[in-house]
Amino acid sequence: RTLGLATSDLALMAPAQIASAIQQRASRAGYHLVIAMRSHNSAAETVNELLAQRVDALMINLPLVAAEAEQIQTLCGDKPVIFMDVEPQAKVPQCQYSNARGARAAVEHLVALGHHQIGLLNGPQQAISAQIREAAWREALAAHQLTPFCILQGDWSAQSGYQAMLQQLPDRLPQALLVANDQMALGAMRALHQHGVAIPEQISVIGYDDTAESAWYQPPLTTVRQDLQALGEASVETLLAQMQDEAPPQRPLEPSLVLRETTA
Ligand code: IPT
Repeated sequence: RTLGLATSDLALMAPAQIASAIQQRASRAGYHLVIAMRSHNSAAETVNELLAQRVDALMINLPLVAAEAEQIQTLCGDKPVIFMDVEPQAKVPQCQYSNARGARAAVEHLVALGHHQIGLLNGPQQAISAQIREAAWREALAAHQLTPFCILQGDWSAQSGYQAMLQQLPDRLPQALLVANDQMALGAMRALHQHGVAIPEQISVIGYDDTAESAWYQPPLTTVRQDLQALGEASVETLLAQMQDEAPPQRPLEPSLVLRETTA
């Protein structure tokens, strides 16, 4: 009895921590887990690697727009499949956090602190989660009659956050910055530190994910928490229910705010 996981780069914290939770939960249920990691191949090729290994059901943690996800579901034929990083309107089974609610909560927090100049350091444009986080950031700003102060762009890695932030320094700094994941926040904070910009006194920084490391940043990172352990477990449980022909509940999981020391 084997489950297949197609995943984004496991060198990234969030996919790695999700995969770890999936592995543990699958093994408790008596399933082997086979992992196919997408590198330079297509999503469909990654999924085909799993199908070739005769998995019984599939979990897809790859960023997909609705049409791509629906194609992949077709590819899987009658095998149960669940999507974890997909455009919410896709007509496929899903288990994921609401990106819109997370980004909105972050903006509400920054506005409540009195900030008007709010920037975004976003993830890669191809990632559906980055697209949705950006759209929600814009809408939440507009709801407060605020305009976007700046948009920087990274690739989810700490290095890309560092480089994007360096380009913005020293003088075009917003009062507050939403960073679309904690790893990029790590790099951005390093660049700010090098320029002697005090966090949170001179700039508030809020991250996204709450990976296991985020409480250990200096200062400890305020962030939008997606409980990655819970996500991994819920996705296995939903898939197992599907395999037993139970119609699983499909409400998006709710992210929450973790207030630490990088916003004021
Ligand atoms: C998403 C993370 O929030 C982000 O930090 C990055 O690791 C990305 O995954 C990689 O694909 S979480 C995803 C389930 C939307």
